[in-house]
Amino acid sequence: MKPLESTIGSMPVASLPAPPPVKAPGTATHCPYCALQCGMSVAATEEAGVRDVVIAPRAEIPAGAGGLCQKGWTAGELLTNGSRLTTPLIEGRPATWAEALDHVAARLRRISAEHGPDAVAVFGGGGLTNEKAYLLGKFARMALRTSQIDYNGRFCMSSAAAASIRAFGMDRGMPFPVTDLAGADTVLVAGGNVAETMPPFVRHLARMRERGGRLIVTDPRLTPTAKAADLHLQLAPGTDLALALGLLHIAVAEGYVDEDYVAARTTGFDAVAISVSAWWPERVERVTGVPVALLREAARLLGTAKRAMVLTGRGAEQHAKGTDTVSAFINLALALGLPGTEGSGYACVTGQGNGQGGREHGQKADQLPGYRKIDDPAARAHVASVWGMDPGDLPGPGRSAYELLDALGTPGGPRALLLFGSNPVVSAPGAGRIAERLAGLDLLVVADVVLSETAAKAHVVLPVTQWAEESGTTTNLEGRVLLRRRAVAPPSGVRSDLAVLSGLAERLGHPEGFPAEPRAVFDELRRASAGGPADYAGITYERIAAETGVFWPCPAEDHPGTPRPFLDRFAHPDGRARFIPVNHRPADEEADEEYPIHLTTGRVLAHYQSGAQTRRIASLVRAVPEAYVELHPDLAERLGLADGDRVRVTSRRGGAEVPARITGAIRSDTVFMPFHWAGRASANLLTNPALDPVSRMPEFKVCAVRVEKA
Ligand SMILES: Nc1nc2c(c(=O)[nH]1)N[C@H]1C(S)=C(S)[C@@H](COP(=O)(O)OP(=O)(O)OC[C@H]3O[C@@H](n4cnc5c(=O)[nH]c(N)nc54)[C@H](O)[C@@H]3O)O[C@H]1N2
Ligand SMILES: Nc1nc2c(c(=O)[nH]1)N[C@H]1C(S)=C(S)[C@@H](COP(=O)(O)OP(=O)(O)OC[C@H]3O[C@@H](n4cnc5c(=O)[nH]c(N)nc54)[C@H](O)[C@@H]3O)O[C@H]1N2
Ligand code: SF4
Ligand SMILES: [Mo]
Repeated sequence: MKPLESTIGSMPVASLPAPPPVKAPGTATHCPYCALQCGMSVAATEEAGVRDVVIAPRAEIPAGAGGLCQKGWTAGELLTNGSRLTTPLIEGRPATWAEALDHVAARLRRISAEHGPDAVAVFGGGGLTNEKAYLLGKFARMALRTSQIDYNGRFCMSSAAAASIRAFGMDRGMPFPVTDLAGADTVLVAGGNVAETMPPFVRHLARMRERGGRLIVTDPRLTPTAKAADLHLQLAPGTDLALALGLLHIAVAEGYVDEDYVAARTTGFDAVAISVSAWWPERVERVTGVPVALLREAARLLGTAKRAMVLTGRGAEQHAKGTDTVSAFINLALALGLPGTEGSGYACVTGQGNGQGGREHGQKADQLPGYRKIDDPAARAHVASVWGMDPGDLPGPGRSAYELLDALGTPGGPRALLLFGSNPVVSAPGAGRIAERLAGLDLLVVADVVLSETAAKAHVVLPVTQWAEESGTTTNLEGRVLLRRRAVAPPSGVRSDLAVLSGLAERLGHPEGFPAEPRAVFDELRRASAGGPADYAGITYERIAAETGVFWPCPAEDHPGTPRPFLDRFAHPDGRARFIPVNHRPADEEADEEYPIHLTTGRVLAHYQSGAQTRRIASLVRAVPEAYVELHPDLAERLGLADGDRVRVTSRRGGAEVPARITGAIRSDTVFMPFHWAGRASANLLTNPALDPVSRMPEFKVCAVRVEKA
């Protein structure tokens, strides 16, 4: 095996360039993109009338380990390169802010009066700051009185969140500091490609391996992360659940179960032990394609390690059985005595910039701030008292993200949608159908920094400020609340999301209660979250600055914060973690004669999500200019395809056209497409919106397709 850093160093695109010498110290803030929230120093410069932004990493933020990836280094371009929206648009025509907000408020009032409050829907994003997520949820429930709010995090880590709540009573995605990884002896990454999705994260894994630790990766592709692993389990897409059951079967058979821990800290082991007895290694090999010897080796590395960690990424989670799959990995971790043990554990590798905080403060359909449940009477009473309203006037739970998008403009569904921080025309599963639903709306309002594919379809577009132009907090993947500071002046003509919500609330009869100032919103969020699972009461901007972030729960200003919440007890009333019996089932859509190949989807290093931001950054476009479909040489030969040929990929939902990229780094029964592109190149024209029954996560990671020369 190659050492991790050198593998990463030789990767074509996953480069970690050395920091250039930085003269201007700049303002301390954080990257706009992923959940690692690398620390950045950002300085605005102006020479001969040309504005520029200089970015350097901040070594004092531990998660980023003093690094930045290609996207982080180039994030400044979108602040200066002229691709910004700078004026509100009504039906495509420039308008003043007063016209735009008056127009939206009047339309919302009419639609709500004619069809009821649930005719207005709100969709948020895990990239929004805590302040924005909180105010958006309050705006929906209090100013609009609608139950119809959800957000793109439903498409992201919702299966892991649901499984963590089942097992531990609480979802703090990674319930330990990222830096703990360096001290582990074995780390399993199930369906995560961190070398491309969070390159500096790899530094923690590299430190682990320098100490002699072992890395195991499960992925249908030999990704840069899998290449750097000691053990790559190249399973068929959609078979992680069987793999996890098989690993636990071996752990039981080989005596790796930590019986003292199981007795002292958990409930329900016996039923789970019985349920895995049917998953003997040969059967698991037949289902997953992973040889028995490798299964045994993986179980041994995990079962005999002094400190071990089991991590899941979207590869294992984005399935119609994602919650059960994560439960199976948590069962394995519990049997080995890992969660709540210092230096060990289970964690979800959360994805979006505020993927953790964005799921805590009320933009989720079933949730109130502080990670409270919207159908819990005590939670409703508390939040209503902070908001100064009658708990009986708070709406109940609404539709989940895909169900909400799919109901738009249909009989009984919402007729207006306010969208902040997402681009579902590109990122929603079965996106062709969602584009039709959006077109059926009476009113689509999109707040964005650029004219995304979804904004281009909106009746009203509101141009907003972005990361370095405003302040606010994010909560990174390890549950550490961080402070983004305004580093550069926004272009004239744009307003912050908070100011947009404040202006709309005022026009809807709420002159108070919707401040545009982030600190005022955060102080209210602290009170609203107090006493809830995600308790921010003791966190202040000053503490975040002084302590390089504060881990929640943090119930009081003299409380140190909680880097490792489960060391003494889990969050269920009895303090114990729960084993949850689960069973393997096939993907919603299996390969058949008509659609004989598995399609899976995911990311490349140079682009972010729907690509709305990164497809507007020149160096990233140069790095990866267009979408493609990755396929194995054997499959290419069977289909008569050569590298670079344009191919048509067709599923039951639609067809896409992209060039072929032939590589030995993928299973020959599976093709892969990144989902960062729009139009005919969009992977989501193909994906299957079958939903997980618990988390309502769509099956992004496996569907059946046909591939042919275009
Ligand atoms: N460059 C970049 N970085 C990002 C993002 C981005 O868009 N671009 N987005 C951020 C966000 S929001 C997220 S959620 C994270 C996601 O981070 P990851 O989870 O690392 O990203 P993905 O590429 O979606 O999926 C990871 C891997 O899962 C594999 N996979 C596909 N199907 C299966 C399967 O059935 N089982 C298993 N075990 N593996 C499978 C894919 O081949 C892929 O290599 O990245 C964050 N960081
Ligand atoms: N096929 C397939 N599809 C997937 C996935 C997959 O693996 N495969 N992954 C899913 C996952 S994990 C995720 S997280 C989703 C993400 O998909 P999307 O929800 O589409 O995420 P982004 O592209 O990040 O969209 C963010 C939008 O908000 C804008 N924006 C940025 N900052 C701000 C701000 O502060 N305020 C406002 N108002 N707007 C802002 C950006 O310009 C952009 O247009 O995609 C999902 N879709
Ligand atoms: S790893 Fe994530 S947070 Fe760090 S620079 Fe890259 S995109 Fe930004
Ligand atoms: Mo995500």
